[in-house]
Amino acid sequence: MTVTVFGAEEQTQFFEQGYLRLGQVVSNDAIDALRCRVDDIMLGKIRYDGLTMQLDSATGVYGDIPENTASFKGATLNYRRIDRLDLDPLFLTYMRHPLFREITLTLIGPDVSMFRAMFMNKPAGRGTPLPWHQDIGIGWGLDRNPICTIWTALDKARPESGCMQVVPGSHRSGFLNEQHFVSEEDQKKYALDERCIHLEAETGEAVLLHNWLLHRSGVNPTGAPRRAFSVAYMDADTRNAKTGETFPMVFGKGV
Ligand SMILES: O=C(O)CCC(=O)C(=O)O
Repeated sequence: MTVTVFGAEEQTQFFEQGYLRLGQVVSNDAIDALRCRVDDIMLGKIRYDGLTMQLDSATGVYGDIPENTASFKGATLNYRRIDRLDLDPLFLTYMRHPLFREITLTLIGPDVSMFRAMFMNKPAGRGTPLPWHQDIGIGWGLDRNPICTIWTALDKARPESGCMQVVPGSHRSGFLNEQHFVSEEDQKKYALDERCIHLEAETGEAVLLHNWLLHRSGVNPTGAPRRAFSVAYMDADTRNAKTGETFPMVFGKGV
């Protein structure tokens, strides 16, 4: 089922559970075009100044992930993360979908910027575990804490392909670590196995995530990639805590 209206029921579910399944909001062809586009970017067939690109670790250890910098690192499908996909017209059009406009209007207001428009990849036969964390703005170097991310599966996501795991309702526990990752002690308290669920998704399915929801993801030993596109939306007044700069606009004034 696809959500067409972000009404009272949808909002209640989002605020209670910390996530809301939106369904597939564009055609199969449009999803396929995003998949091809990101592969073309990884293979260097399409380049944009300003994209940052990060290869997956060679070892599967989080601490070994190379830096996410502005250079193209060679034609390979083994990128872990690519940022600033708003520079690409297909991804920009997707992230400005009318349903996302309605959701962000309700949760944020008319003027909306983005912290990141990010490709996340568990390449075929590899991937690096992403530990339990909350997406907290202070830890990201922002002057406030955004609450709204829309994550879209570009491939089906299953436990065996390293799909996300979340702890429903955990966004209501407050900030466990403003910097990002959650301590082992807090994991034992808040991310007990019986409270976690696998956030499986079909290809093209979008999920609205509360930024403070505890989440993590695994590795992908299957022969197919597990790709996703994730956009953190925020109030256009949000600033970089160090420089005072604002962020690229998605909706509203000055887009
Ligand atoms: O897709 C994943 O594995 C994780 C994505 C994530 O952490 C995010 O979108 O905030």
